[in-house]
Amino acid sequence: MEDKGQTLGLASCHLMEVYSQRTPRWKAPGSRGQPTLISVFPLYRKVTLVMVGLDNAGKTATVRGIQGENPQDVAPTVGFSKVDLKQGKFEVTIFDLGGGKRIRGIWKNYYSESHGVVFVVDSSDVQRIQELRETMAEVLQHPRIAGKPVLV
Ligand SMILES: Nc1nc2c(ncn2[C@@H]2O[C@H](COP(=O)(O)OP(=O)(O)OP(=O)(O)O)[C@@H](O)[C@H]2O)c(=O)[nH]1
Ligand SMILES: [Mg+2]
Repeated sequence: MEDKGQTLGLASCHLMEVYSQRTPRWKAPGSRGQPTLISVFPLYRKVTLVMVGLDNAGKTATVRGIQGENPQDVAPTVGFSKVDLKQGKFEVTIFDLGGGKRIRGIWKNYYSESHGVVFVVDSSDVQRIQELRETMAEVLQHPRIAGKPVLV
């Protein structure tokens, strides 16, 4: 397997870039781009991401990699784990959700508040490709995901 943490680190920057382009910075009327209170004291923008994927795909290991922690020896996620981190001008909240079959029912509860989805795939797990296909289709077709950036 390749280094999922590093790949996701780069890709999550891209997700935030997309989000940034969609939400232009507020400017005072008539300011013509001069510094405003907001640009002099830039505020962190809050971004919420939901991380999903089959169990054992490497979601929690990836989050640990992003945080600079050891991605080895992680236990399966029961329920979810919430991770807050800062990335440039963004305050990022990642909901790392358990991928077990019985836990997947809770995923949809996080879609509304999320700006984007990170779908983690273990590409070496060819045995479960059909399960992956069906699970991914269900996520991508969900009405609360439609139109939002998705990183695989
Ligand atoms: N070699 C290698 N092992 C990895 C990598 N990513 C994850 N693992 C291992 O794969 C196993 C499962 O990783 P997890 O991060 O717990 O998977 P998960 O998607 O969070 O699983 P659930 O919480 O059950 O949904 C762990 O033993 C990790 O150490 C990787 O990039 N390389
Ligand atoms: Mg996990």
